[in-house]
Amino acid sequence: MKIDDLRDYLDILEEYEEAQRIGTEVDWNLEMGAITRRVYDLGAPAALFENVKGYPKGFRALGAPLGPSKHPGHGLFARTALTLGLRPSASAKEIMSTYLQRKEKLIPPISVATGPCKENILIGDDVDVLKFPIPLIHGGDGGRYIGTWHTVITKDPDSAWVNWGMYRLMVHDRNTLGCLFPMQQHIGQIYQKYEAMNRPMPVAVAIGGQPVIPLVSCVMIPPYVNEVDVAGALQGAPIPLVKCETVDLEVPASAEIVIEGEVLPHERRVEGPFGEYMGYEAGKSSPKPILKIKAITYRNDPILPFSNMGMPVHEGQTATALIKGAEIFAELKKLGLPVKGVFCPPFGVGHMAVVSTEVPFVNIARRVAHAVWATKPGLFTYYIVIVEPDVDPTNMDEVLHAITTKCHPVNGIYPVPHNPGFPVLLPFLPPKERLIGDAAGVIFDCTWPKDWPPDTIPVKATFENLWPKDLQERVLRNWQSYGFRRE
Ligand SMILES: Cc1cc2nc3c(=O)[nH]c(=O)nc-3n(C[C@H](O)[C@H](O)[C@H](O)COP(=O)(O)O)c2cc1C
Ligand SMILES: [Mn+2]
Repeated sequence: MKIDDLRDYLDILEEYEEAQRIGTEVDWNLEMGAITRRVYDLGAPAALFENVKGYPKGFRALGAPLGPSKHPGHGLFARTALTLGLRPSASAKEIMSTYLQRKEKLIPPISVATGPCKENILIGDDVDVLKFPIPLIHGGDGGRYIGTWHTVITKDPDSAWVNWGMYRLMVHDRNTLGCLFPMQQHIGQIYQKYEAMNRPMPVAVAIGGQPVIPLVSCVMIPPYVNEVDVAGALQGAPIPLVKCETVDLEVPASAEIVIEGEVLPHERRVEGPFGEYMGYEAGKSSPKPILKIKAITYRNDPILPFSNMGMPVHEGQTATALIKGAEIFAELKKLGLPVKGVFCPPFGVGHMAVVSTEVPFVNIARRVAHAVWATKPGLFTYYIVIVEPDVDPTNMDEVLHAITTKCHPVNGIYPVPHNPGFPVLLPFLPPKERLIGDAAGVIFDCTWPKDWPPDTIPVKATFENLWPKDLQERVLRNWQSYGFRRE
């Protein structure tokens, strides 16, 4: 079935019992957040809130759109798999390889005259973002966040690059939002250019639409790539875009809600804190850029999707970290490195990348790790574990075994001071370094040193390694006749 908007995706989620309609009245003030937190903790279906206190019927919200799944027979990443039209049982490896395969042929968007996102148009004084059932998600949050599963669209002033990224947006008042735009991210780089010219940065925020849209917005795609072309590639069809009313940008025609406006140069207002992707109510509030809203357009009976960051597993891992692994792999291959696989394990919150590689020369682990850090998708990765191809990076049991048997506790661990980190949020940094993201990295080298004589390298005691091939085959062939019931 084709997925042309968020509603088609919801139908599919419901078909696979990955979405739950909630008709009971719920409060936007913490209750929707608490319910969604339980949804992540239990691997329960995404929560479609149909009756939000104080809001008219039809104004709905969808929590945990790409939350982890514990549905029997489904994989942890079932909703990510369904986003790509795969079976809900698809493994992390299948999802990553499908992503990379489809991305080989980028599909640019098409412009259309109008679309559902223009069904209602509010301009100027009519703008009021609080019209939508925006949740106050976590206890301790600095405000209600309208942008937690969305796309911030900006144009590079020096080129044709249009960047789509997901950067949290807090409501200050009916027509002002607070933004977290780190300089290491594409939006920070673009905003810096507008600020240098002392010009406001035109912005459009699209909420809802084909589920590949938020997916490409929150994954680490290299610079100068228009994420909308990746969305088209994943969709297998161009994404239809319509012109905005008040800014020179285009947005997905299928969006549920569109916010148009500009981010002012040099103006700051206190934003945060917010329960964050690392699993903590992290960072104090601090002055950050503001987005002044000029117009809002929305579909009839709009659905506001939202994510609820906090302890893993949530969209920060089922989308951002999962695809980050695939993107790092693609970047390392471009460098001609003999890598076999990359995985960012969910409980590593995107801070850890496990890379499996051949070992053709001395110190390859260090070369691979520094290459990871030099790429955009490798940004904000602090722990790099290098394993050999006999270890499956998506299998944490095998990775742990490699660390504890092949990584020398002193000589195999390479600390790297002063690597760039995510500003404001990094829990392990002291307060001063935390504010500016003055972080560090470490390499765990789980490869056998090249200079050891071959006969001193321990042989892994596996079924495949220690028994003659013909005996292995006989045992496998006779397995059931020995009386075993299962494979
Ligand atoms: C729910 C959610 C919220 C996010 N919020 C932010 C944010 O506020 N700031 C940020 O820099 N990255 C945030 N990210 C991660 C970015 O979306 C991600 O790094 C993406 O690659 C940024 O786009 P870019 O690569 O075009 O800069 C968030 C991710 C998710 C899943
Ligand atoms: Mn980008």
